[in-house]
Amino acid sequence: MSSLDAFAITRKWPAQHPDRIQLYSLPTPNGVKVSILLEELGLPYEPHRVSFDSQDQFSPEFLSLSPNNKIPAILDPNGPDGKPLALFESGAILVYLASKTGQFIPADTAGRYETLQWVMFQMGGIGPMFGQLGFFHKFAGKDYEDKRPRDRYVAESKRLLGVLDKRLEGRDWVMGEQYTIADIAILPWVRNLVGFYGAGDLVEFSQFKNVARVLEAFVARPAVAKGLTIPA
Ligand SMILES: N[C@@H](CCC(=O)N[C@@H](CS)C(=O)NCC(=O)O)C(=O)O
Repeated sequence: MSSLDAFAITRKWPAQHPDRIQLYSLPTPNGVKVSILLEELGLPYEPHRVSFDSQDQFSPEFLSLSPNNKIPAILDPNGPDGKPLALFESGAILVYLASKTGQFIPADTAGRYETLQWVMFQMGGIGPMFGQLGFFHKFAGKDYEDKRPRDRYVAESKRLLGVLDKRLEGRDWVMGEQYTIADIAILPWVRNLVGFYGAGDLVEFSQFKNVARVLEAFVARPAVAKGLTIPA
């Protein structure tokens, strides 16, 4: 009997390696944040696919860990005080894993809060706004005759890209020389906006030269390339 058996989620997605971090995810912009960080950290983990086609996110087993029915979620058998820790919300998971390992987050207090500020900028701004733009441009909302909702999210996405572009002026990464969880939170969403959503022209992405430069450096990292494919 492993320490994870008490968690109902392991009944639907049994842990083959209960000593490893269990990741419940899909390769979406929120899901890959966690797989990219795990790859960057080189931590052993076991990915499990939560299929939206099968509505897995609404199963009682998944909801027992992630009551908001959203991926990603993790179960760390070796959490604080050596006890298992279950977490949902990608921002919380990034902060947890970076704090646990002392990597991809500055060691000094001011730098740490500055990084968290940019993680929150993604969680409260970039993610929700780009996501809405995706709905109105690529998914069901694209057939709506009234283009005002779409235009509202286009304008807000452009504004956010402008804020990010200004921050990246003269910097390698959001926090300067140090690559952190702020980059890992933000850049998968930018990649998705211009890639999968095909909204590059709509937001006039070519004007955000710093964002484009940093996105290119991000996707060139081997851990990012791998993390983007998890779970296979
Ligand atoms: N704030 C959440 C958002 C997570 C989220 O929206 N996940 C989407 C996939 S990218 C999801 O699970 N959607 C399934 C659903 O809404 O049924 C986080 O960052 O973890």
